[in-house]
Amino acid sequence: MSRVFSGVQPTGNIHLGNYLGALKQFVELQEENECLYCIVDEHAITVPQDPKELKKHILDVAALYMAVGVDPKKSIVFVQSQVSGHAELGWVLNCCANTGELFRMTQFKAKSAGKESVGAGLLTYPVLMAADILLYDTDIVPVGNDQKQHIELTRDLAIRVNNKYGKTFVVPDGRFLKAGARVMALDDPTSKMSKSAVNEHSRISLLDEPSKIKKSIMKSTTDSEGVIRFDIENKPGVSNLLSIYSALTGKTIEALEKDYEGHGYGDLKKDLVEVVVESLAPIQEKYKEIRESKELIDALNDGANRAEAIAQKTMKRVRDTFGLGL
Ligand code: ATP
Ligand code: LTN
Repeated sequence: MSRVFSGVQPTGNIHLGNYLGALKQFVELQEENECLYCIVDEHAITVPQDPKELKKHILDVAALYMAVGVDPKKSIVFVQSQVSGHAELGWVLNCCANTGELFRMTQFKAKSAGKESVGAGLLTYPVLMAADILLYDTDIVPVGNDQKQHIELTRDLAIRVNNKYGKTFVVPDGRFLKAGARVMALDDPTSKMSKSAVNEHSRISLLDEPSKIKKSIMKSTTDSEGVIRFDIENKPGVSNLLSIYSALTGKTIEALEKDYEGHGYGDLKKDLVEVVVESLAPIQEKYKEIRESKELIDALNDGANRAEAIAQKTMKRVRDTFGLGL
C-alpha cells in the first residue's frame, strides 16, 4: 500500500481541468492506497484573497472533493492550515532551497511576469508544496502536468537533505494522467484551463449551469479547416474538445474521429455540451447535499486530526535531523 498526497487551492470553483487532471485520479487511487487530500489554503494566500471568500471556497472545494467521489472514510481529507507542520517544514525546506532554482520555476515566471514586485510567498510557494508532500512520507503525488517542475523540486530537496544528513525523507513520484492531464482554455487552447483566467468562458466549472456550459463550448475557439481530427500542434482547439470528450466518456480519440467523419465542428460541440452537462449533473446534485451538511465540517476536523498524527512523527524526525530544539 502506497501513501498518496495531493492538494487543490481553494481559489475558486474547480474546473474540468482540475477534475480530469487531478480529482479523477484521487478517487481511483483511494481504493488501494492510503490517501491524503488537502485543501491548500496557505498556498492560496500567495496572492491576495478576500478572507470571507477564501473561507467559503475552502468548504466549496472540500464539498466538491466529496461530490466527485473522494470518500472521507477511505481518505484523509483536510485543510492545510489546520496542521501546523506544513508551515514549519516549509520553513526548514526554505533553508535548503536555492533562490536560483525557485526563480527558474515556470509558474513563478508566469505569475510574476510584468509585475514590478510580487510577494515572497509566490517565489517560495513550491517549497511549501514540497513540505506538504514530504511531511507525510508520500510515495505518489497525483497531479496535472503543470506541476511536473514542482514535483521535480520536491524530489531534489528530499534527495539533497537525505544526502547531507542521512535518510530523512521519502522521495516521492509524480503521477500524471494522460487523458485530460492538460485541459486547455476554451477561448485560447494554447494556454491551460485555469481558475484565475478573467474570461469565465475559458473554463467549465464543475458547478456551471447547463446554459453557461452550452455558451462556453459553442463559443470555443477552433480553426478554419473544418475537419475533426486530433492534432494538438495544428488544431489545438478541436484536439482539446476531443480530449475532454474522450476523458469524460471513456471513448478513444480514434473512435471519436471515426464517429465525426464528415461532420462539422457544430455537431461535435453540440454533443460535447450534452456529455459535459450529463457528466456534471450527478456531481452537482451531490455537491448541494454535502455543502449544506454538518458532516462536512466533522469530516474535515477528523481529517485534520488524522493528518496531524502523521505530521507530528515526521516533524520530530526532521527536528532531530537538523538539530532543532532540545
Ligand atoms: P489556477 O488555474 O488559478 O492557476 P489551478 O487550477 O491551476 O489554479 P490548483 O487548484 O492548485 O491550481 O490545481 C489543482 C490540480 O488541478 C493540480 O493537480 C493541477 O495540476 C490540476 N490542474 C489545474 N489546471 C489544470 C488543467 N488545465 N488541466 C489539467 N490539470 C489541471
Ligand atoms: N501547487 C499545486 C497545489 C498543491 C499541491 C500540493 C499539489 C499545493 N500543494 C501538494 C500536490 C501536492 C497547484 O497549484 N496545482
